[in-house]
Amino acid sequence: MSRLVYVLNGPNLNLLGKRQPHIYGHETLADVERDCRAVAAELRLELRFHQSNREYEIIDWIHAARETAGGIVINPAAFTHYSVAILDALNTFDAPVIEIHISQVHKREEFRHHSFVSARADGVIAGFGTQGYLLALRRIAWLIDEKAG
Ligand code: CA2
Repeated sequence: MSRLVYVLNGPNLNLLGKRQPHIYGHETLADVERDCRAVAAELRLELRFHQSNREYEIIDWIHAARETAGGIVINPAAFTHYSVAILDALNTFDAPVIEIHISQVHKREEFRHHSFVSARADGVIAGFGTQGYLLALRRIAWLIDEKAG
C-alpha cells in the first residue's frame, strides 16, 4: 500500500497558536506541520499537509487522496459537526482514515459531541492537543505496515 498520507485541516485552524491558547495550545499550524514531517520521516511516510477554510478544497484533497494515498488524517474542525459532503467524500476513500481533534470535544458544548466524520473514521483522537496528529500518523503507519505483512 502507498505510504503517502494526507493530513487535512479544516476552517480556522490557520489561526492555531494565535487565539484561544487555553483551548488549542500555543503551537501554530506550521509547528504541527514541522512535527508531523519529523514523525513521517521516522515512519517512512510521505506527507501532504493542507489547511483550508473552504469545504470544497477539503473534498478535492480527499478525491486526490483516492488515487494515491495510503491514509488520511483529518481534523475537519467545525465541518466535523455538519458536513455530510466531507463524510460522503471520505466514504469513497478505501484506506484508513483517522479523525483528530485537538481539544476534548466531549467536554465542550453539546453541538461538538456529534461528528458526521466519525461514521467513516477508523479511529478518533480527541483531547491530546496537537500530539494527536503524531499519534494518528503512528497509527496509520502501523495499519499500512500490517496490511503489507
Ligand atoms: O478540537 C479541535 O481540533 C476542533 O476540531 C477545532 C475546531 C472546532 O470547531 C471543533 O469542534 C474541535 C475549531 C478550529 C478553530 O481553530 C482555532 C484555533 C485557534 C484559534 C481559533 C480557532
